[in-house]
Order: sequence, then C-alpha cells, then structure tokens
Amino acid sequence: MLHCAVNPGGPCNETTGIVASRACPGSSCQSAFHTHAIEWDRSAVYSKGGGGGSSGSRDAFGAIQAESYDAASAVLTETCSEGGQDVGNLANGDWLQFNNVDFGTGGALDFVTRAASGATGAVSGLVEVRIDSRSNAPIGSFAIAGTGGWQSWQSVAANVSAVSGTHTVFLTFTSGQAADFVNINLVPVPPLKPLGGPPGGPPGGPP
Ligand SMILES: [Ca+2]
Repeated sequence: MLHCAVNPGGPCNETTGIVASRACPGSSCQSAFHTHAIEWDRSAVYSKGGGGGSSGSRDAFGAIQAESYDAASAVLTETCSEGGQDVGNLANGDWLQFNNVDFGTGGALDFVTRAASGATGAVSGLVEVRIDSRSNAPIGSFAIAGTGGWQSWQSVAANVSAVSGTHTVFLTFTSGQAADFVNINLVPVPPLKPLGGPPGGPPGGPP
C-alpha cells in the first residue's frame, strides 16, 4: 500500500492509499517502517501540462499559443491572467519547440511575443527565435526584464530576418542569471506583419 502527498485525496487517494495491500512479513504493518522499491522510467520525458502539440501546420501569421509547444525543456504551464494558459519557469538554457510553422512567401517580419516577467533586480534575459535547429543562429531576439509581475503582460517585438516556407520554430532563453526571467503567453501575437508594413497588413503587403 502506497501513501503520499496530501491527506485527504491527492494522487494517492488518501486515506485509502493506492496499490494492493499485502501481508507484512514478520511484523504488524502499522508497527514499523517498511522498505519499498519504485521503478522510474527515465527514458520518457514528462512535463507538467502543455505539450499538446498540434497536428498539421501552424500559421505564423496567426496566434500560436505558447502552451501548444510540441517539445520543451523543463517548463510548466499555468493559468494565464489573459485567459487560457501561459508557459512559465523559463530561465537560461530553456527552450520551446513549435513544429510546422508556415511563414508563407517570406519577408522580414515584426515578430511580436506576449511576455511577462516578475524578475527583480538585475535579472533579465534574451528570448531568441531560431529556425529548424536550436543550434542555428537566431533569426531575431528580444531582451526582457521585469514587467511588474509574472502575469503583467506586454507585447514585445523582435525583428526577424526573412523566412519563407514551413519550419520548426524554437524559442530559446538565455540569461546571465540562473533565475526564471520570463513567462510567454502567445508567440507570435497576430498580426505578424512585414517590417514597416501597416498594422494588420497582409503578409507580403506593401511596406
Ligand atoms: Ca496562451
């Protein structure tokens, strides 16, 4: 019988506990501590929520929910004050992967991300946009420091170099400090538009 976490309820269904009971050899079960073995499959990668991914292609000119990532480092998803969820616990070395993002016929773009940061003091960091591989050079980036809170959202723009066609998009997070420095809600925020183009202008529209 396994007991854990909180009482009552919780993942171990307290006070009942989970897993079948068995006789305790040599002593009364409630008279002493017992040794248990737990098998933990470390070949699988788990994340807390999110990671639902998407089937088919994503429109780079529509809103991509940050929490819809296809793969990620150790991050969490949480309730977002703007509705839905956001991705938090983003610190140096973290990353989010979005598969099959269709940039259409291309052109340089204002890539606007909805971000918040409760970072304080000297904590800040860089959010970089990379295409096809996390080890490729970034095509654009923006720096962010505290916005006044982890749910104080701002639209932050990065100018990204010309991209066309369908790509895997990575957001990578770098900072000189170990602390979490940013939460992400939407990436990008529509309208993703040609550099210098009219707000809401169509992709490839006149500058
Ligand atoms: Ca979201």
